[in-house]
Amino acid sequence: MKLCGQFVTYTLFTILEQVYGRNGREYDSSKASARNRDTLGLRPRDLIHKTLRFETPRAPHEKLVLEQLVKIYKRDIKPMEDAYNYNYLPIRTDVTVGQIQSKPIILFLGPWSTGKTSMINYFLDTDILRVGAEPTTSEFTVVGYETSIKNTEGAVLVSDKMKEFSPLEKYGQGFIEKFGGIGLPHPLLKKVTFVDTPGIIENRKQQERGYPFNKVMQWFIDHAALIFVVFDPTKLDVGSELETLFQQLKGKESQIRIILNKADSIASQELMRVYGALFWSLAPLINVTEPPRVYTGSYWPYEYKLNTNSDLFKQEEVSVLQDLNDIIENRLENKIALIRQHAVRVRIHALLVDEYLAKFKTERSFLSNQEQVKYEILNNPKRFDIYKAVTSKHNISPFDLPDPEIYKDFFTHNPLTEFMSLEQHCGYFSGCPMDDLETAITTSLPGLLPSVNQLSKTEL
Ligand SMILES: Nc1nc2c(ncn2[C@@H]2O[C@H](COP(=O)(O)OP(=O)(O)OP(=O)(O)O)[C@@H](O)[C@H]2O)c(=O)[nH]1
Ligand SMILES: [Mg+2]
Repeated sequence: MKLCGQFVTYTLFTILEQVYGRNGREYDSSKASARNRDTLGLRPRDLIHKTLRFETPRAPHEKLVLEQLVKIYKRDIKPMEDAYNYNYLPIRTDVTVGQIQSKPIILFLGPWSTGKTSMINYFLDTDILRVGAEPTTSEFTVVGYETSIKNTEGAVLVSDKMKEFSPLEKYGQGFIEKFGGIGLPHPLLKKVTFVDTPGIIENRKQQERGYPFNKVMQWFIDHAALIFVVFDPTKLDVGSELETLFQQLKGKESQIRIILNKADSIASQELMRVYGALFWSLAPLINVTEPPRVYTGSYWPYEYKLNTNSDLFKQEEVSVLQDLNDIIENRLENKIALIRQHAVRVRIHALLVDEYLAKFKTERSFLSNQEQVKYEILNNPKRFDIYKAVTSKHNISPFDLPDPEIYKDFFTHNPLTEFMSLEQHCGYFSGCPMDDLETAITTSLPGLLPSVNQLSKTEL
């Protein structure tokens, strides 16, 4: 019997060692649960463990797929971005190597003191992030993986050009001082990165923050895979700051989850009333054709109070966790789709510049004043059939083409005559970069999907 016990202990240790490495366990969330949970009034964490399965290590193939993605980006997409100054387009989606290799961002935002930070602490079984009844979080805080607890200054986060947060440097010193990172040894953070944000306080003026808060928020919204907008049912005042935030969230409805948090603090009947009130105040701000999902519940570690609808809260929590798990499981497919979508945009841009250039070259032979020709074409691209030519020759939907006004502006900073035609970029041995880009869109990027699917069958 004793031997049998020793064998079980040994096997358990071997498995743990394989999962966490020889230097001991990286995360010890079970310790508190076994001994103290009941006495501290904490609820069990089995829902989180069962749904997120974060002990499963990252598949080694994941790194390979990401490396392939970086290779395709650098070899087939980046040269066309550079050749046609894609990054000068105001409507671009900027892609960097750092972003390709980054983990999905899970963003938490909403009014102050609604429980955003508590929610992150709860998912990670920690109390390291400061929470409080008054406005508490004053910084945009990245919570990522480290082998031991570590604080990182905003200046360090933005300084590494190979890392995903470097584009944020453009928002200035005022912002960088309000930006920071906390590294924790939690296995969930090997798969996603959480970002906590300062709560929205109505009637506060933008300039009081000392940095372009809305622009920074927009950057995080644009780069997040999942956005939790957290509300407190006891204070549902929707003011102008929140309205601005919802304007910024437009188009991201499928990524948004509205959380009616702290539902344990009010009676079930009251909760129904608050639910209705929330919808009422948010209705004008929400896209009714694709309204975001709304979940209720209590996302902190404490037991639900008596006489509250704990069964409902548990079901809602499972749905929230499943959404989070979907992001984790589909992270590679999503990333491939994102890069492919980016490649499609770069292709459309290159084709448009090429068509503007071709039209300019034909028209200038009829008119002697080259500046006049340029002016006419840039101001009346429709009269010169530029957009029509691109859609018909290359089988592109007119709805995918950017507004001509954008190109009028683009060519004032990037003179048309300084670009080479697509054909001029082709070399006898090197071939044509447009062909490489098209191969990436039609073959190489979709070609990575089978290896991802193969992975998910094994252990992703
Ligand atoms: N009753 C109840 N209280 C909660 C719950 N979650 C958080 N709280 C409390 O609500 C207060 C605010 O929590 P925080 O996590 O600091 O809220 P926040 O949204 O990050 O606040 P800011 O950083 O100021 O924007 C704290 O006193 C928490 O203890 C919950 O599910 N139920
Ligand atoms: Mg907070």
